[in-house]
Amino acid sequence: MEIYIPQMDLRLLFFLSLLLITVQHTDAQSPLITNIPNRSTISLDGNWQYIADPYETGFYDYRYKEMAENDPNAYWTTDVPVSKSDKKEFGFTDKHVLKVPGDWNSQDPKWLYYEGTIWYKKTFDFTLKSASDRVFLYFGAVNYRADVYLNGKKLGSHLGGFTPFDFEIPDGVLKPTGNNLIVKVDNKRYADEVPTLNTDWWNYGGITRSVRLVEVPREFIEDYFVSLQGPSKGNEAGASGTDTTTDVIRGWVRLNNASAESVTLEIPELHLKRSFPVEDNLAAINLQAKGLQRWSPENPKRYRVIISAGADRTEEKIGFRTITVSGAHLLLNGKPLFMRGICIHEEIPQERRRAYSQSDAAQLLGWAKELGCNMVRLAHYPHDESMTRMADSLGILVWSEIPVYWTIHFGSNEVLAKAQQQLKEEITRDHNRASIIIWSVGNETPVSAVRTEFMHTLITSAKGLDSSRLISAALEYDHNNGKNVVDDPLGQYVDLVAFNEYLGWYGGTPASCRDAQWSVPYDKPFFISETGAEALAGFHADSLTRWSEEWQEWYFREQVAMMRRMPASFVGLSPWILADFRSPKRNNPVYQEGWNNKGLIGHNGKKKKAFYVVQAYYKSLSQGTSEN
Ligand code: GCB
Repeated sequence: MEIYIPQMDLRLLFFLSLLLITVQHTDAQSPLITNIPNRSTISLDGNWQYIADPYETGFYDYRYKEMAENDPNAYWTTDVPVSKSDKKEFGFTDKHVLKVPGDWNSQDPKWLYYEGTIWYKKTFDFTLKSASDRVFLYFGAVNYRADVYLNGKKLGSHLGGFTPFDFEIPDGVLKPTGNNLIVKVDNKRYADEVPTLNTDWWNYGGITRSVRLVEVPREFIEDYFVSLQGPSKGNEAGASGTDTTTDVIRGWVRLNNASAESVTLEIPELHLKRSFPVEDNLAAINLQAKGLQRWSPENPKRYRVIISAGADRTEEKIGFRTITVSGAHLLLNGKPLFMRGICIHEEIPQERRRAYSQSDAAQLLGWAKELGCNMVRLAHYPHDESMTRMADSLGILVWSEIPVYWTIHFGSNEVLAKAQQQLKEEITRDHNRASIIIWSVGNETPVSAVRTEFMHTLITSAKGLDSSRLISAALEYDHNNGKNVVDDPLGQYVDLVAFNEYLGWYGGTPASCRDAQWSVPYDKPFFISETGAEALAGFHADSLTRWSEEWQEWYFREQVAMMRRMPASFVGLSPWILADFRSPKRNNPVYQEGWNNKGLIGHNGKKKKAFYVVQAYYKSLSQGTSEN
């Protein structure tokens, strides 16, 4: 079965995707602008003043009604008393500052376990480059709910802690000096949000990613998508990665407020420059390319792609590759692919904080490279854009996921719409990243008819937004007649059957891997999306002692031996997990103390013994030998 749909008109797909996303769970949100790191922007990162407001006194009056926009008690209005008799019961001050980007929990021990509301304030000056330009306020991510006010005016609100959003600043609101930007950030967990109340990671709160002002012309390039058409016979890359036949690059460019009649797309290195007509703000792209080198982990070749329309122009580096499934085979650029993966949480364990920067991405992906990985599973939510961009440049394949995790409310259309919104924001931000080959719509969701319908709808939405990648989800399995059977009915809808395994940690000892039998009753490739065991870094004992590095080392030895016996449809694994991470569910007073210690790297940043077992396995795979 070829899952690529080369014939379908991308404009049709695009409109289909808009139809699928019917309910907006943000008010006043503008269309999401892409390629932000390469646009003309002004950073609002740095110190922001804050007020902690666990009772939400700055938002609700004493009858618990949302205050009017001009209510002087509202924290988005001025905190400066008008006279000496004036009573102000709030105020922002330099005594209380938080760094943006960054979670609040790691910035002061008193916020370590805080879940609630904090108001952030930034004062800035701003001069338009051109009087006719438009300005958008762009947030990389805020966990979880953001209410945004500029100079006393509400710009809008947003739900969802790991995806970007923006608001257009209406004409006349920005001033050359002394703009007051106030953001109410609330990271309380709720049953009907995505994720829900219960997760196995810490709920870091705050403006966790960068904030920028984006200045664009009246008519501008909002978003675009370009990708290489799926392989056809005789159209696959040669050993050098260079293709001498003609390739087809297809996609679309979406303009905002277009009066331009055409869009121009240029790839100088391929001597390509062509214009495409615009209709209803949309241009369909169809280009023939000769001598294209395909992006791959061995050769992460990227091309400068320049798009221009009217007065706007944007460019970035984009790689071109195909990812397809044929029967039980997984093919990258038409050739069999085995994924030597690792799961990663967005956390720097030595500093007990969310990761957000280039150097954080370099640390996490650098560790993955050292382990011998060609793939990472970014668990369990979209990570900062620096991760996916760096994965592109380093040649690391990516599984990107939305936080549809465990027991969210599958029966609710509102929850479905929230999940779809996050999926849309994730895919919109990253659809030009060659590294991303899999969109995952969730993790370990409990089987029921209503769950399957919910997840199936998400899969259809993901395919409508992007038919050029594989769709998957991390599933669970059953034990039947002495066999482990991956029989979750969702298996029929995903392109890649993935499941979390843990044989010998949750149940038995690692020895249970020895006679384990696996059955995946779908004619599809399968992938082990998690397997792991805890060890407290530096705790040494014999291998039968749980929590010791030796137990974890033994666990991975048995796992590796089992992996080597898997059938050909086994196309890779991403052990759980690269590094220890904070989890309030993990309360063993000696070996956990609020940490999930399944990392191959400890929360002290040191590699555990098991790291070297996985590293040796991956090395032998990449060298085509069988020792481990
Ligand atoms: C899982 C979950 C992951 C947990 C992990 C564990 O299956 O997907 O979020 O942290 O197991 O450590 O139990």
